[in-house]
Amino acid sequence: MAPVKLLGLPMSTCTARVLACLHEKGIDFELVPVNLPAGEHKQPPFLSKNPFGQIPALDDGDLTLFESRAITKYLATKRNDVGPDLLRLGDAKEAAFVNVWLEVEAHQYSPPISALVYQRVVLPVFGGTPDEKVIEANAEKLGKILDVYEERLSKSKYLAGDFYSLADLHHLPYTYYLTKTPEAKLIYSRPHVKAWWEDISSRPAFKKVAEGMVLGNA
Ligand code: GS8
Repeated sequence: MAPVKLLGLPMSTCTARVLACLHEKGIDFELVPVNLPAGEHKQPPFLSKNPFGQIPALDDGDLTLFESRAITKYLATKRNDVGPDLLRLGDAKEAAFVNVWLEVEAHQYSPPISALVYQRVVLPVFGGTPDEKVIEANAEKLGKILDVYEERLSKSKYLAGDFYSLADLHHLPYTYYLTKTPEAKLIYSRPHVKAWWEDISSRPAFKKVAEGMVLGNA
């Protein structure tokens, strides 16, 4: 099987999400860097891969995909034969819970945490000053969401049940950057969330990805 090509950058959260899945599954891949400062993602030929002009994109033979969460689902479905069973497709109930928490990550968790990471990590790299009001509002939103996670994780080891799934994996990149900011306390002050985070972030597959997530290059 020819290696898949991932077009993106290791420090980009959405690229890191796909990298975590590739490493977890042990899928052969080639990372093709995209020159963001030069605007390569806003010009052809990259626009033919993602017309929205954002990284990452995936090439697998004659198939091209964009949207990191759709890419991981594709990889986990296609390579259900290797590595951990990230989608639990063999059990309708387990698969449904995986889907619930995939949706929660995308629609509840990601908006406030990405705003916090933008303010604390991305803006300063470009010489911007974090807006404390935006930080406060999003920290409050994320705290309420994490209260729900705390309750959930007091009942099961992982989000979808007592098994590691794609739903947990999707949380890795933004949470990793958050833990490097003062808002890390949102994670570490909740015992079950803290234990879950320490578990999922110490998986060898993610440790490899985290090496490339260098603050200051985000
Ligand atoms: C978001 C992609 C995205 O925001 C996904 O793939 O999950 N929903 C999409 N990509 C960012 C880098 S993420 O760290 C990006 O390409 N930013 C540059 C830009 O928008 O110009």
